[in-house]
Amino acid sequence: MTKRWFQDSVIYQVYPRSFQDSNHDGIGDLNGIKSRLDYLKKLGVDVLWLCPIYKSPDKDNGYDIADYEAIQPAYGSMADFDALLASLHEKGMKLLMDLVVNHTSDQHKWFQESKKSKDNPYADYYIWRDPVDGHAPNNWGSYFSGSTWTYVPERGQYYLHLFAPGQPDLNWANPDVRQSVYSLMRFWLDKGVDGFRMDVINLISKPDGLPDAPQAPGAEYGDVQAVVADGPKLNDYLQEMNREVLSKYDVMTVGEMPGSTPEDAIKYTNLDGSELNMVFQFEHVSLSPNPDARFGKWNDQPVKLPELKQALGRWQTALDGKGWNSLYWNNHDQPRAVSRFATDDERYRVRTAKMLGTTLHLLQGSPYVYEGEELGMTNVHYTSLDQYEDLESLNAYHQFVDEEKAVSADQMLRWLSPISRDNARTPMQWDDTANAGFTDGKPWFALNPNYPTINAKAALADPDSVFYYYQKLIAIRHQSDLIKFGDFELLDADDAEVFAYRRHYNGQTLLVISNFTSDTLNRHYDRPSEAKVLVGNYDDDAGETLRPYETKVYQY
Ligand code: TEU
Ligand code: CA
Repeated sequence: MTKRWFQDSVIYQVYPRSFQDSNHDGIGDLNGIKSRLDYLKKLGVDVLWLCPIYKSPDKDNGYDIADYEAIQPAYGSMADFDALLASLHEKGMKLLMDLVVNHTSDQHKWFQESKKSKDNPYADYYIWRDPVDGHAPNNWGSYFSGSTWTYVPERGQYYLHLFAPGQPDLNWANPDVRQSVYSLMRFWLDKGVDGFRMDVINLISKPDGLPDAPQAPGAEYGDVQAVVADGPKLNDYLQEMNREVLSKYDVMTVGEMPGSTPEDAIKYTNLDGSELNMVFQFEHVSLSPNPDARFGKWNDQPVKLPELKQALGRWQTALDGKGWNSLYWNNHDQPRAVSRFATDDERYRVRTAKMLGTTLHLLQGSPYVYEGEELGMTNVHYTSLDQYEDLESLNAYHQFVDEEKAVSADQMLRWLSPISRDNARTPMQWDDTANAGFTDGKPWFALNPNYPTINAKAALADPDSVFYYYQKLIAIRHQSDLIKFGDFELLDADDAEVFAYRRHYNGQTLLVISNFTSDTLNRHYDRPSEAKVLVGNYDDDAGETLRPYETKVYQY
């Protein structure tokens, strides 16, 4: 297999708003990020993925872009960006920008023009439809609650927004839209950025005729993802984007693909480089939906380990030799991994963070580390509505509790707490001084109260910290083709307590064993006597006894 640089890479994701403030306004910024690059270099990551830093009214914290070629003033200037990029490259790291082109902000000049009339140059940059019997054109429900349609009187039509009304969907069927997107991509690539993470890129091709979506009993709207994911022209658009832009640069691309299947992903990430390099799939982070489908992901039930193992295993096997996986437990949309997949009980947290890191980083694909994951940062365990900032959580609460009266406030708060995206957006915990060293101003969002004990300063002073363990996992990957290119064999698929798998490559084998429980277990896995423990979260090897949350990797 011809190796591409992204296949060696470990990517660190920064949520700029919450990473490091440098000018006392309580909001993270580019100069703050630049001041922390040596920390990232020490961790050993190769690529920095920046969530959107473009001009935005921040209705969805930057995922609503008003000007693709201007920096959000709160984050700094274009000169600050250029300095950050230069410093990253100087330190041998690369930069991935977040490309959000399924939709723009409603403040973008294209939309401001488009909404004026049916015959201006931007009239068809978005998806407008006439009312049907005085109502919205179909039953689609927004990811952020409510309808995906908003009526504009001056145009006498509805426009489509899969997300908030402030995020109108671009009309990718319009070749002028595609050329405008390619042009903004070139703007950043010509500045030297090393690739893009593409926001919900598998939603850009809408189904012909915009048919109604399946509607769960009692639900007010249809499940839009069921009809818009992986639309009919998606491969054509991605191949055109590749031909016209990406193929002219040595870049890495990762497509965020909610609802995609491994079969879809093989087309998008085929190794001939004609589309994208890898995908973020959602199967392993969508395993505990609410039993009542109208409530979607909002639920407080734990993930079942057999389902987690089998979901990850399906993607490992399907893409082996045919595509490339992104490996992640966390990002800015997901709760913190130790709280979700194991436990954040302080007696076990460091061990569970190491166990989860091992289980993920020894799979085939490119691992992503979300800011604070390398410290074992946890969920906040919110208890009241006024603690939430994210429109997805707040809108869901108001829809189900206030509008539909479908669930009690207490029950909805119990569902929000373990799942809300706010868990991932509390400021980075640097040290035990005020606001964890994130800012000496008033932080834009409350910190997790556990920052005095969970912070980078404490981690860097502790040889047994999660930080140094992640540093070791990253270093091991860099030196091992077995980890990068080996195949995947799931062991004991139905074992509900242990996740064990083997990797094979050129006659070498890895045996990865992870106890996902606080129980001491006994498990036998065949291995030769010369097998050596490559890495693990206990100092010694207890053989067939697996201690609470024990993980260990044999190589032979
Ligand atoms: O998220 C895509 C997406 O599907 C989210 O709605 C996510 O699945 C959800 O929050 C969890 O169910 C991308 C960005 O990552 C997210 O931050 C944006 O809010 C969204 O697109 C719109 O741009
Ligand atoms: Ca700032």
